[in-house]
Amino acid sequence: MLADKDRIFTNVYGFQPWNLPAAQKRGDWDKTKDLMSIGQDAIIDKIKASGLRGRGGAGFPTGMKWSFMPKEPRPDRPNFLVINADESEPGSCKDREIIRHDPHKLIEGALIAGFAMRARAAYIYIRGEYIREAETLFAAVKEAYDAGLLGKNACKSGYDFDVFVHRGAGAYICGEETAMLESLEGKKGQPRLKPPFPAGAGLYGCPTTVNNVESIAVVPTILRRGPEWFSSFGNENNRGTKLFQISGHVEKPCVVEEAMSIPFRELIEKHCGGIRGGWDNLLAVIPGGSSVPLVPAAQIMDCPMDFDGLRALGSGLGTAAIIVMDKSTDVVRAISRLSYFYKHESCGQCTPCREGTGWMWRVMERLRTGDADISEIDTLQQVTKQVEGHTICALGDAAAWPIQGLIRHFRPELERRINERQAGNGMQEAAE
Ligand code: L3W
Ligand code: SF4
Repeated sequence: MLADKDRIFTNVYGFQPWNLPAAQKRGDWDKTKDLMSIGQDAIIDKIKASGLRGRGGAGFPTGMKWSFMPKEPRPDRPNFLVINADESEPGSCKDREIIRHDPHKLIEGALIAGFAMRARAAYIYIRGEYIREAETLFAAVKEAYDAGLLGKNACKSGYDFDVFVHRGAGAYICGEETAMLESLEGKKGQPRLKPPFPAGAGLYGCPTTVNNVESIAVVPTILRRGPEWFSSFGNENNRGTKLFQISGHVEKPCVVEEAMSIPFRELIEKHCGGIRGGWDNLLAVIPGGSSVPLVPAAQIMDCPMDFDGLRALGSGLGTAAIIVMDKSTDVVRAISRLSYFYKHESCGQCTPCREGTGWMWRVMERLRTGDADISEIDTLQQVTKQVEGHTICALGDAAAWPIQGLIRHFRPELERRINERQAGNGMQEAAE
C-alpha cells in the first residue's frame, strides 16, 4: 500500500482547508521560482524522466507532448496551455476532488507546466455541473494573483503568466480536446479532425497543449521530489502514483491515491473493504470509466491496474474510474444505459457516430428485453466495428467498445434472454 508520505494529494478528503495559507503549509508554492530556475527544457526532461503519462484517458507521455510545442513562439502566435477539467466520463470523479480540496496544486502546476512549454496563459475548462468546484477554483486563482504567484513576474520568476477559468455548459463532448478548443473560442463544441494536433494549431490557431487536471497537478511534486521518486512506483511504462475512483458494489466506494500497477484485488481489499457480498459475488468490472470494455471477475482479480495490464485484457485504464458490478447487476441493462449516454452525447457531425450510436442503443434495448433475433448479436458486433475507427473523435470508439466487451464476455446471457423470450412467445401463441 502506498505510504502516507508518498501521497501527492495530501488533502484529497478535505480534512484541511483548500485555501492558500493551508496549501502553503502542505508545501505548495514552496520556492516555485527555484523549480522554474532550472529552465524550460530541464523541466520537460524531468517530466519525461518521471514516466508521467496523461491521466485523462489516453495515457500519452506528458513530457513528450510538451516537447511538441514551439520553443520560440511568435509574439502574434503565443503558446497556450489548456487544462481539461471537463470531467464527465461516467465513473470519473477524481479531478473534482483535486479542485475541491487541493486547487493550489493544480494552479502551481499550471504555472510550471505553462512556463516549461513557453505558454502565455493557461485556460482551465471546468465542467458546467461543477458549480461549487468552479467557485473554489475562481477563488483560489484570485488568491494566487493577490499573492503575486500569478500574473506579471509570477512568483518573482521574471515570467508573466495568466490563468483563466472557463465554465462549460454540460456537454460531454467538450471533454474531447479539440471540441474543448472550439468551445473556448465561443463556438459549438464539435471535435476537429486531427492532424493538425493542438500543438500545431490549437486555441485560436495557436500552438496549444491540452492536459488533464491530474497530469498538471502532480507536476510540482514530481519536480520537488525528483523524477526518480515518481518513477519508483508502478511497472515499466506505467509509472507514478494515481488517483483511482472506485464506485459500484464495493463495501466502501472511494477516491484513493495508490501506486500505479497495484493489483485489482489488493486495491479493493485495502481501500474499499472488499466486494459487497464477498469476492464470489463479483460479476464484472469496468476498469477505466464507461468508455472501456468491461472485464469479467475471473480475469481481473490479479491484473495490475495500469495502462498495459488492462490493455492485455482487451480493456484499458482510461481515467482509472473503476465501476464494480456484483451478481445482482443486470449487465445488459447497464451497457444499454451506457449506449443511451453515448447516443445522447454524440455531437452528430459524423454519420457513423450520429446514426450508429442510436442504432446500437436501439438494438441493445431489444437485447435487454430479449425481443431481438439471435442473428442481431452478430449484426450488432459488425456495426460496432463499422463505427470504431471511422469517426472524427474517440466518442465513436467509446460507444462501440462497451458493447464489444459485452458480446465478448456475456454472449450466453444475451442468447438466454432471446431464447427465453421466444419460448415465452411460443407458449403464448400455443395457448391462443
Ligand atoms: C502531437 C501526435 N500530439 C497524439 C496527443 C493528442 C492528445 C493525446 C492523446 O482521447 C481517451 C479517449 C476516451 N502529435 C500526437 C499528439 N497526440 N498523437 O496525445 O491523444 P489520443 O487521440 O490518443 O486520445 P484523446 O483524443 O485525448 C482520450 C478515453 O480517453 N476516456 C475518457 C476520458 C474522459 C475524461 C474525462 O471525463 N475527464 O478524460 C476513457 O477511457 O475514450 O479514448 O492530446 O493531441 N502525433
Ligand atoms: Fe461528434 Fe461522434 Fe463524430 Fe465525435 S465521433 S465528432 S462525437 S459525431
